[in-house]
Formats: sequence, C-alpha cells, structure tokens
Amino acid sequence: MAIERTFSMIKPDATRRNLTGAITKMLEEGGLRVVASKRVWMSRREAEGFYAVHKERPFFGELVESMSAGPTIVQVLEGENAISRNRELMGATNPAQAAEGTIRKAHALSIGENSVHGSDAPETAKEEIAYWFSETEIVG
Ligand code: RTP
Ligand code: MG
Repeated sequence: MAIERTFSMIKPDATRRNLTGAITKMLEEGGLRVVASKRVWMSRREAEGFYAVHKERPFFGELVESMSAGPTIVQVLEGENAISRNRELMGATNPAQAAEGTIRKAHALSIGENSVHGSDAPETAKEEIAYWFSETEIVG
C-alpha cells in the first residue's frame, strides 16, 4: 500500500451550509488525515487557473462562477491510496448517481454544487497541491 497525498476542496455550496466539519469528519473516518488546511475565497482568476483543464467545456463559466461565489476550504489529505480513496469517499460527480454513504450522496445539491473536489491522478494531485500550498504549509 502506498501512502499518498491528494488535494481536496470543500466547495462554496458546502461552506455556505456550515458543512466543513461534517465533510472533514467523513474524510477522516474514511481513513484520510488532513495534513494542510486553509479557508480561501478564490478570485475568478484563481478559479479559472485552477480549472484551466475544463476551459473549453460548456459548463466552464458556471463552474468558475460557483467556485468564486464564497469561501472554500482547500486541504491536503494523506493516507493509503489517498487519491482513489478520496474519490470513493466523494462519490460520483452527479449526486443523483452517487453511492449511499458518500459525501456527495449525503450533501451535494446538483452537479454544479457538488460540495467537494478531489484530485483524479498522481500528477494532478501534485499540481493542485502546489497551486494552493507551499511546502512549509504541509505538516505530515
Ligand atoms: P471535481 O474535479 O470537482 O473533483 O469533480 P469531478 O472530477 O467529479 O468532475 P469533473 O468532470 O472534473 O468536473 C469538474 C466540476 O465541474 C462541474 N461540472 N458541471 N454542469 C455540468 O454538466 C458539469 N459537469 C461538471 C462539477 O462541479 C464538477 O465537480
Ligand atoms: Mg475532476
């Protein structure tokens, strides 16, 4: 088993509903450890940069709008197979398809307001962690 790090965000729809603790608890109970965490209200420019991979997609404008509409919690999570484990705990992008017991099943409102983000591969985890954190902010 590999100990990995992944990047996670608690999105504005969830911070607005005071779900930071409830979601973090699900991540911790799922076997992941928070090794860095901060609350940021990202600018449109930061959201565009973070989601640049989706810039040609029809939902890009809506995505940037919703991600900059309120505070977000950005986190680095550590644990065994943290990248895939976090994706399992999150559940499907569309909450209507998310499995019972997942964060999105419990808390997401819609595809656009789906409460959490998690990196999808080792390379993106590395890039996304570096986008929001310096090395000294991560304490394992
Ligand atoms: P995420 O990147 O946020 O962890 O979610 P994901 O991998 O499950 O989904 P992805 O395909 O990477 O899409 C990124 C985010 O864009 C929003 N989205 N909206 N309106 C739509 O059809 C649509 N499709 C995607 C979602 O908020 C998704 O999390
Ligand atoms: Mg994604």
